[in-house]
Amino acid sequence: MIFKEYDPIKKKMFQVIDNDGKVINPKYMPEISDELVLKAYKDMLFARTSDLMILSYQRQGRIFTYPPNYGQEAISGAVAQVMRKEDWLVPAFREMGAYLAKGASLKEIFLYFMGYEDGVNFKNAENFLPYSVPIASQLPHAVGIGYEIKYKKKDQIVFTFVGDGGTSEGDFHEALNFAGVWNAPVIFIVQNNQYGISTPFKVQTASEGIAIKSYAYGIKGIQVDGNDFFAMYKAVKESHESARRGEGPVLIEAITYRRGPHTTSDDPTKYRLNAEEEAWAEKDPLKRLKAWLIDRELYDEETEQKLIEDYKKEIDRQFIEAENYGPVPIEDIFKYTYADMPEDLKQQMVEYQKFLQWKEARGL
Ligand SMILES: Cc1ncc(C[n+]2csc(CCOP(=O)(O)OP(=O)(O)O)c2C)c(N)n1
Repeated sequence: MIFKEYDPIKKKMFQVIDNDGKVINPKYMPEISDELVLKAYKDMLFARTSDLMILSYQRQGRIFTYPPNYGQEAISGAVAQVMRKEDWLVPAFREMGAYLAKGASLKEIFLYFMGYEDGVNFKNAENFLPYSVPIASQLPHAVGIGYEIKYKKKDQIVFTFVGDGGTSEGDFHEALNFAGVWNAPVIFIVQNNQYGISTPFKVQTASEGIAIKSYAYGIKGIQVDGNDFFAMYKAVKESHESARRGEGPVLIEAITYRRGPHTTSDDPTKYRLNAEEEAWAEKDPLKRLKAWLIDRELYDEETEQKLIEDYKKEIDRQFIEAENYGPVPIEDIFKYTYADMPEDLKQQMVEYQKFLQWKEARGL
């Protein structure tokens, strides 16, 4: 049981492979087929290729903004292999692999960052809440869903994500407290990528880490090398099984590094050094998993180049579809907050329609 051996009080981070993809903890190597590992790697590569493409679309002025996942792909990559259709995903905004696994399309992700409400309608994804930009506000929602699951004795689990900065919000503590009190089946995944925009982790909390905070709420917790796919997979799988057995919530602190900017509006060279970025590049999650695959002769560079070429074409295809989405009805701006639009909102909508007619009549 990893939760006993890696009890946060022991101050040990759970790891299975080293920076070169060598297994250093065979006892806890998860039972996972080569096919599934290869699929996970391809999922991570697709997410990374998309990320890099989006960055260039944004630089060409074709999309407003975007928060890259670069360097954090193993976390979502692991969740993607464990999360079932019936499970819930309550996201933050930096876990693309998990969105795609839930059934969101890249086109929808693009639409969201182009400003369309339809970007969070997720036509083919069940049990998926919209992204949450107000930091940590998603966590009490996740616990509410978890409480309902427990109350109605459903076989479902909630996966929810937050960043290290988000753990300083009151919502984080309230959510963990009630998840513990209600023994709700919620897996909290903290992507500790070392920064909340420019705020380094060491000034985020006086605590030695996040996983240890599970003690305060009486729930399971574990600190995991978030750039180690196998460790993440094992931790997520065991958390999922434990929550399904009715053993309540789990707090996973995934140690990682945001290799790119916070968003496309940020310049990380203003607050961190090259040496730090280079040290983390050594721990890159794709590099490590790829080394493991190559070592087992399951993969090679040629396959990778071919995959990237195919992915780029597919990403471009979906991006162009999103670009050609066209205008949406004005009602869309107003209709999503309430099931029935309240009177004051209806009034605002009418006023806005009048304003647009006024503008049009004057050729503005
Ligand atoms: C309640 C709230 N406060 C401030 C912000 C502005 N803001 C956007 S992202 C961010 C940092 C979040 O850091 P972290 O939780 O570590 O997640 P990361 O961006 O590193 O994934 C802040 C402060 C916000 N969106 N919501």
